[in-house]
Amino acid sequence: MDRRMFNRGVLLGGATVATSLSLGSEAGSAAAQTVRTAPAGGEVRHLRLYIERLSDGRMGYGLEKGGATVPGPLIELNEGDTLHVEVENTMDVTASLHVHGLDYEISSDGTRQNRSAVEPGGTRTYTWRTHAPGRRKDGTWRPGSAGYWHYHDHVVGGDHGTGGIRNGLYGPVIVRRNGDILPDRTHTIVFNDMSVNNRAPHTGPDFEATVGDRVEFVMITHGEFYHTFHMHGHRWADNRTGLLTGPEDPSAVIDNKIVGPADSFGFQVIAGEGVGAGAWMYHCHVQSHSDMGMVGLFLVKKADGTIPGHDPHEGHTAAAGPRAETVPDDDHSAHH
Ligand SMILES: [Cu+2]
Repeated sequence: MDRRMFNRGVLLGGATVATSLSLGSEAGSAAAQTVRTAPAGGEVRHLRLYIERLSDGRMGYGLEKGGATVPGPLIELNEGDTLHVEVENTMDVTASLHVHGLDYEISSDGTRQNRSAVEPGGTRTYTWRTHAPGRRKDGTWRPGSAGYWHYHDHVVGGDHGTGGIRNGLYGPVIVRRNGDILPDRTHTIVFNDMSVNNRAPHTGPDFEATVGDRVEFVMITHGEFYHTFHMHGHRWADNRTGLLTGPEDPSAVIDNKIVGPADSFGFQVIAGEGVGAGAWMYHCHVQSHSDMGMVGLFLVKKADGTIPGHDPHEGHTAAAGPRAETVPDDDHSAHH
């Protein structure tokens, strides 16, 4: 990222610097003076997740009993953090928690083969670790954990969790690098078979923002099909953060991306930047898929709350999904 931005973030105290971009220019340019940035990691965090049956045969992960959602809660970590996730399975079938992209020992694999599933009524703690990039002793470069990742069941309906994933047992994980720009809010879009977030066709989810907001999307794909994710009126960089780091950043800028099962990526946009308010569509760009209802709206409002040309009663607005407030150890001394 931009070096000056990084230094400013550190000088002003990292994540505690808060000047919301939503207070910035109504013209939609990123006019705020500062952005919030991710702090250094190194915390040991704790989280409790419940696996539950929902209506219509769906299954979900939740932060409290009776609170499961599809997708499951957003789990955010900073490189260097460790997370202990205590998972309670309230269902009548064995289920699990399997994560992509993070470091875990085989006992946290979340598979039947490694005896790391959770029996009905049982509880199991999964431990995920993350690390910053650095040079190995042999001189080669070891990548860090930062990225847009995801978790899912690996047990329900077969040894690969096909039934669990099909019914909604999946959710987003973001690992941030020290200095990464933080968004005003984050939304998760999952193309799962022919659905978006296991919703009925043509029913969103729709996401609201105000012109100038810094909005982050996590895009995950599951199931049987390949798709293309497209968003109207907004573009992003095809790299780790979805943001260009400066004028020399060679990353391609795109508004359409091929995605296949278990892919994940993310990006940030300034809502309505250069284009203004509107009901901006996002959809799968495989034509038959969009026609069959793989479509939702990015509802970008003017500062007065209106959206030109949009009848709000046609909408199916989804609130931002739950975000896990992971509880750090009382003792923060791990790396401090
Ligand atoms: Cu598609």
